[in-house]
Formats: sequence, structure tokens, C-alpha cells
Amino acid sequence: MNSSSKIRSWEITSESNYLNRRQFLQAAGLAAGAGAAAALPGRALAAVRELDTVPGPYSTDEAPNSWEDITTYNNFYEFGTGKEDPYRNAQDFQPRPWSVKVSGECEKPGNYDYEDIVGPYTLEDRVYRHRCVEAWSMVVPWVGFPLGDLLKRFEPNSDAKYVRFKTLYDPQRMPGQRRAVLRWPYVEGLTIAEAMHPLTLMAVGVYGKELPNQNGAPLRLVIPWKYGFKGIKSIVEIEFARRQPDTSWEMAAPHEYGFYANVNPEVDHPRWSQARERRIGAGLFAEKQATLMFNGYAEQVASLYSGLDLRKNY
Ligand SMILES: Nc1nc2c(c(=O)[nH]1)N[C@H]1C(S)=C(S)[C@@H](COP(=O)(O)O)O[C@H]1N2
Ligand SMILES: [Mo]
Repeated sequence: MNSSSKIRSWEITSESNYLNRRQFLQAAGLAAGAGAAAALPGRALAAVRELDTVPGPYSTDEAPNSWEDITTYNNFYEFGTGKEDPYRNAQDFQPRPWSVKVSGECEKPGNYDYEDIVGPYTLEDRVYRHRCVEAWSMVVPWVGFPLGDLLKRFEPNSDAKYVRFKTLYDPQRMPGQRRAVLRWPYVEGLTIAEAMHPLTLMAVGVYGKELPNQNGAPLRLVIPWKYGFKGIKSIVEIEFARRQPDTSWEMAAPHEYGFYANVNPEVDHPRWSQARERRIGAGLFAEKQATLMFNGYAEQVASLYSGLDLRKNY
């Protein structure tokens, strides 16, 4: 990358960006200090490297969650099913060397190293709402690049209607895979239009730092208008497919989790309402807030679903 053309995060002059940036740096600094990690048992957070980023488009101006919230309250069943398990159990995971196998309906299949995948891009900071199906939410300052820019390099052909993603399967390194809580490896999929949409990120970091292991190191998806489970972590395979891929949560509970999983306050999960959400970190007595259609990104993505019945295609 040409470093002279890049803006260091703290050189941004616009006041709101600057203030945002100050909050980010303060939160990151706190997390690095002795006090923050003490709130939870387990090891100190693994050292994560500083990334060089530029501000990306589409950020929300809501206050981001703290580094501690984002890195200690996770769903990553490969490291246990409790919210704090990934933080506790993923510290020794080594996300390098890493490669991604690309296959299916494209002209440039092959095995690509992490460095080949990430190398050509200027990394963007994008603050997105992050919404889990269990009616909790966070605001996360992700670092990444548009997934579509990456996919185009593999030259998908006109039969590529869907993209299939797979997480690493390695029970030695991912102890949660020794139990059959899901069918391993974790798999997810998007339509090609969803995958190419400029909001969809291949994330490599949070808060200007490399992704902590528990957040899906070294590469994970962020699709901000969908429920959290679509954001597959620690990706090792990308396949351009003709048919709609199976997805882990659909296979596990087809009547509860659909392929589309667009955030939709009008479609209840069979076991709970999805009309309101609890912002993690807001405190025990904070009011829940109304959940927005497409998680607030309707203007950008609603057109992808014109003609689809979103009650049936949930
Ligand atoms: N490989 C893998 N990816 C995964 C999961 C998982 O268990 N394994 N959990 C999903 C779910 S249910 C959510 S809510 C998000 C959580 O992402 P976060 O921990 O970064 O907030 O990751 C998703 N990606
Ligand atoms: Mo989730």
C-alpha cells in the first residue's frame, strides 16, 4: 500500500470524526490498561496490532460500544457457547499463517494467502450497528474492505448466483468443535447481490486494531442489515455457487432461522419478539429501543428484496 496517500486516523480534522476518534482511542486505551480486563476472569486480551485506516462511508453516528463490550460478549461456538467463552478460550488461537480456498463458478479459483486477500486494500473504519437475533445490539467500529471488491478479483461467472462461506474446522485449535453443538464447520451464504453490496464488509479489525480472535480473526463477514449469525467468522473457504447454500443455523433449526435473516421487527422469532432490542453496555435498567427494519439500512438495501415476501423469506 502507498502509505503517503493514507490519512492516519488521528489526523482527521472534522470535529465529529475527531471526537468519535477520541472516544475510540480512549476506549482502546482503557482496554489496554490494567483495570479493564479485571472485570472478567481469564487471561488478558491477546496483543493486537494497530492497523492503518481511513474513514469509510456509511458509518452511524451512534456512540460505539466499548472495546471491552465488543471483545468479551461474543457468539463464537467454536470456542464455547457462553457469551464470555470466546474471550476466555480463544486467546491462544493463532490466526496466522492463514489461507482461503476459492472455488466454484469463477475464473480464478485457488488458494490465497491472507496477505494476498488483504494486501491490495486501503482499510476503512466503518461504524455499524450490530444486531443479534436474540434481541441485543451493539455499535461496532469495524475495520475492513468491501467484500465485493475482493470477490470481483476472482472473476465470478454468470452462474454464480450465491456465495458460500466456511469457517476453519480444527478441533485441536477450536475446542468448541469437540462437541456437536452445531454441525461443523460453520457455514453461511449470501446471494451474489448481497455479497456485492457496498455495505457488506470483509472485516479484519475493530477499533483500528486487528480482529481479536474471539471476534473472528483473521477474516469475518459483516452484513449490517442482517442478524448477527450471518457474520461468519474465521473464514477459510469462499465458493461461488449456483444454488442457495445450506447455512449452519438453518440446518440446526429451520423453523427458527432462515437463509435471509434480514433484521425485521415485524417477524418474531418463534421464541421471542424481535421488535425491540437491548443495547449491550447500556446498563441493566436502560430501556430497550425499537428495532429498525433492515437494522436501519433500509434506504440502502430494501431494493435487494423487492418482490420477496419477507415474512416467508425470513
Ligand atoms: N464461525 C462462527 N461464526 C459466527 C458464529 C459462530 O458461532 N461461529 N456466531 C454468529 C453469531 S450468532 C453472532 S451474533 C456473531 C457474533 O459476532 P461478535 O462476537 O463479533 O459480536 O457471530 C456469528 N458468526
Ligand atoms: Mo447471534
